[in-house]
Amino acid sequence: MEARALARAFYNLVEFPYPSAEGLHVGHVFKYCGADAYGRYIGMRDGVPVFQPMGWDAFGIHTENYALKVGQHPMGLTGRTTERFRAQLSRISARWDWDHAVDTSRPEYYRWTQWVFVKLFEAGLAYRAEAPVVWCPSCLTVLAREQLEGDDRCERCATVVEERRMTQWFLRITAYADRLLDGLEALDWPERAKRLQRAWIGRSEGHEIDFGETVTVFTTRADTLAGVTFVAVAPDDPRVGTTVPHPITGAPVPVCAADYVVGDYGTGAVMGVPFHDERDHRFAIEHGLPIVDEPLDPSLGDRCGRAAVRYRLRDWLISRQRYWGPPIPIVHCAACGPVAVPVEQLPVELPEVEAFRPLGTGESPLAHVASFVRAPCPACGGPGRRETDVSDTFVDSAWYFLRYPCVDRDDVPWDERARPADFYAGGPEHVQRHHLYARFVTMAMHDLGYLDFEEPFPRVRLGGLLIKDGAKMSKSRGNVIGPDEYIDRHGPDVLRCALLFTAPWEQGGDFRDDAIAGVERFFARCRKQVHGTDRVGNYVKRAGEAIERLRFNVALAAVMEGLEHFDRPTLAVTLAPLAPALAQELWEAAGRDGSVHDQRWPDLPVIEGDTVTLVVQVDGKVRTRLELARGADAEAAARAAVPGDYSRAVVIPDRLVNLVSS
Ligand code: ANZ
Ligand code: ZN
Repeated sequence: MEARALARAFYNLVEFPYPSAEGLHVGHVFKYCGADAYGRYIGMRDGVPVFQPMGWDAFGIHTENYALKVGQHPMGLTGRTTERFRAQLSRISARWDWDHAVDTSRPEYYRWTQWVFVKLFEAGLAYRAEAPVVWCPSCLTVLAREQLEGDDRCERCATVVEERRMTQWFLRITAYADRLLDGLEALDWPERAKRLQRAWIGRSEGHEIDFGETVTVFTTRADTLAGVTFVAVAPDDPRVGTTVPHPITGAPVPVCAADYVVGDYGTGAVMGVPFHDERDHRFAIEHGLPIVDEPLDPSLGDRCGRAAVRYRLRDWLISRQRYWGPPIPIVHCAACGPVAVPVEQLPVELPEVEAFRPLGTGESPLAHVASFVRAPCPACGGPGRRETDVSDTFVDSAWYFLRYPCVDRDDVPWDERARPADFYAGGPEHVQRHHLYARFVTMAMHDLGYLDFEEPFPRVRLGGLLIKDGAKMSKSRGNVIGPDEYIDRHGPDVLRCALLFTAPWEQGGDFRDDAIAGVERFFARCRKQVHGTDRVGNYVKRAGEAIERLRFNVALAAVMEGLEHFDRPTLAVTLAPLAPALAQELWEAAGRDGSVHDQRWPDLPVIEGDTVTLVVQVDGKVRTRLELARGADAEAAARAAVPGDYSRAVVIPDRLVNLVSS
């Protein structure tokens, strides 16, 4: 897309996939087709070009684990899987801008991932420190805490992780905790996504209170200080067994080990107030500690202590003891310490080596590649040792949306064409990882003067999960369904509409093969439909409004329901976002030239008054209300609006439909 068109374009961003070897499954297609339909509609509604790039999140553990499993080298494997993904994605009637594709595993991309790291390092936002970290004994690397599933399982392989103390590289995301939190207010995100991020950042206002010289506690209930009868610390804390003076009375208070204390939250020490706190109460009973009821005093926090703010958020641990990732661009020098590789010397290329298996020693396999490790110190020229850990795959994806518009530049990571995405179609699993990381990196790059905006994703919507015949698709169940057979047999638009008709896009739902036959019948009716009526404006309007709300199923239902009112050209234009190839076919059948996709969304007269409000119930409970033309097929409209398995429907024409589920 040329620069001027790009500047006007609607930036329709979708989360780029990691190209797994199995290829695309219909869950991807559901997500991408929804985003594509939305982008097409906005382009037609506003008369603007749509910038919809695609790329490959191809560097990282996910790809490398698969390479290990099949015994292939990740370099060759990645080339093959991205080709396969690209071929599949080209067949779903989606409008990808392949000229702007990125591949995070290519040196021309990761050179700039390393550049981002160097800029953060120079600004004091990347540092190396010893800290308690989590280690996956199967992936043989450390992980960031936000990359755990549940509390303690590796996101990639579901193995229970171990706690270790290791010296690692971190990005100082905690310096942005308040801005990440405050910035949420102005974003057009689903409330549940905001809630997840807020909880993950976990800002807590309270007080720090000293118990003598050795123990400081963090409390949100300083008013209960008079009732403290013990201090609790984590089990591996060396201070256990001592006593400390109570800040008000000076009386000795025992320091106890309690497994409910988190070592690296707050100050790692908790004041025990058994009368007011349930956990403390249980602990006091178990250990025979006193329980006293003293009056609450809100002023105690500022007499005996000082106001303090604590966050649950930890700095982002980015080093991985693995092979398939961008080498962290640092040289360790005995005299100068860790020195960043000068940006003109980037990329630090990942050497092609056969021995790429993780070692499990706490070092990356690169540590054994002598020609890689030896490097002169960039500061003093003396002998140095290259950093051999690679960076987390989430660093690659924290800035890819900045690169898309600017892939033709090899002298800068991005230029003035970089901009926030107008729309970002994502998944709920990324809210506290990718979305948080990308916001942090964007804010940091803004503060360093490299960007003139600080929020990358002002508008996010999260696609729901597509399940297949009642079960979540998974490799272990063997029910992962690819799109190819459907497309071979029925064409891309039938699959696309069958998926979009399955469920509201944000909610997700159950895809069943019978949906295919229903859509085929609908397409056949569309091909026969020629002459319209003046009532069609109502249906076009409803379809457009539904697409705007990502209710593609409702949009399709509006067209199905009003089909007999459509003339051919209007039908073609209305179907263009949903069934792009069918729409073009109908357009040409109507004798029109050019592309239906260059048309504006029809603005037709709407006939007021002849509509009714239909109440849709499920098992007697109101689920939604629909505006319908009087006399329309109420049951079909209700079933489309609330997809599910229903045994029957009770219909009061023009008033109410009750869907009965058992
Ligand atoms: C005394 C007290 C009395 C507390 C009371 C609560 C209720 P949030 O909101 O999550 O920040 N706490 C502090 N550091 C802790 C740690 N490292 N591990 C486990 N618990 C910790 O919670 C703050 C409260 O959690 C603090 O306030 C402290 O217990 C506990 F009736 O102090 B409180
Ligand atoms: Zn793992």
